[in-house]
Amino acid sequence: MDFGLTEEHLMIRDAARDFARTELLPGVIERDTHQKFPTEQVKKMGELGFLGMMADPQYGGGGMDTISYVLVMEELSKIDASASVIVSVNNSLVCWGLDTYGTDAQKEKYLTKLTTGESIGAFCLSEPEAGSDATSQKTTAIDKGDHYVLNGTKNWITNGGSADFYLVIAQTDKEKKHKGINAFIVEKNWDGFEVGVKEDKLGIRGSDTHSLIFNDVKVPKENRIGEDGFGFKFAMKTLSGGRIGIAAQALGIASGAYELARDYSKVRKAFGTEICNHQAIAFKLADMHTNITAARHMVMKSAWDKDQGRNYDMSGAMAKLYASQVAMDVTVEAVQVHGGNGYVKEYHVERLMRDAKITQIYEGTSEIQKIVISRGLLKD
Ligand code: COS
Repeated sequence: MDFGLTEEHLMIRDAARDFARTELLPGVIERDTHQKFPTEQVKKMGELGFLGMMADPQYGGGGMDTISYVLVMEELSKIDASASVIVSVNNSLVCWGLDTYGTDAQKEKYLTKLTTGESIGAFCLSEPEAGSDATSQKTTAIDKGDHYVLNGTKNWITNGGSADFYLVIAQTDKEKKHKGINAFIVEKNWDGFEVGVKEDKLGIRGSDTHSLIFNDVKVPKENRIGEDGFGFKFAMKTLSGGRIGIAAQALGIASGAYELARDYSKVRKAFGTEICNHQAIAFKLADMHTNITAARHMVMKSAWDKDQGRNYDMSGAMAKLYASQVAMDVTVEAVQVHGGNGYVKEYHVERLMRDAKITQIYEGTSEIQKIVISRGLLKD
């Protein structure tokens, strides 16, 4: 067993840390307040290779391991969880899905643009009545021979307005239930495709979350991913890896809040001394750090499982379940350590507290993670 990171891992982590401090920190409060998408920053992250980290270098990807990816996710999320969710969706849902299951032609046409940041991707599974219950897709994809016709609505889609390419899950044959579901690559400018309302959110307000409307959208057959009926498994496999990325995001939000609380407690004085000298505060820091360290081990273990070709459904679900709870607990305590200042935007911790909540909801709620974990435990 080796808990050390390689020189390369450390370099990637430091590059992400530097980028977050120099490029994401300025303007992060303004982007949150005005729900402003970090267009310039995303472009730069594409240039740095953060948008297609694990994808095949033949298609512009970084060919890196999942450990590198979670290190980057943690560092970006310490400062700006809105930017990191854009990175997460593009890497683990869109690029990974295409790289692993796409045809050479699909990779050539779409992946090469998505890995470099020339284009952004979105993953479209959730619907008004199918978030957790992912088999109940109401969006239909009717087979018309050489193409499909897509009709329906998707909800809460990250990168919904800013994406160029959309991986869309839809029902082709209702009788076959989950075996009748397909996944498609849809381009933004196709007839009948419309970006709907932008959500006004509690947190990750710099990322854009939209509903999407498909009204007789013609999708060529070559844009289907995998064999007929592979869509549900495609979504499940892709989300399994996505959960590792969100677990790393939760870890980053927690680490960022902890570091702010620690530093603040060393300068803020009460009762004649810095507040870190009061056990009430020092013990909070001890709890935060202990829980963050445990979460980091779980995130790393799930990333390592994926890199080793081991099954990561359970370890990813456990990492997300645990790290997202730690993110909630730590951010609430970080606000508490800051006292009145914690409730004020310029101290950052209130934003991190708001951002933390979504990590218990998207890419499978905590309750869904418990289904995945308990089924994994009981299946043999
Ligand atoms: N990898 C590969 N296949 C998987 C899988 C995975 N991780 N998870 C499930 N499957 C397969 C099953 O093996 C089964 O295939 P077979 O019929 O060939 O055996 C099929 O998918 C259906 O699985 P299951 O019966 O477990 O489906 P359920 O309807 O019970 O749903 C849960 C399972 C709840 C785990 C699934 O619907 C889920 O993950 N929901 C949450 C989705 C989500 O994350 N939504 C958020 C939107 S994205 S922000």
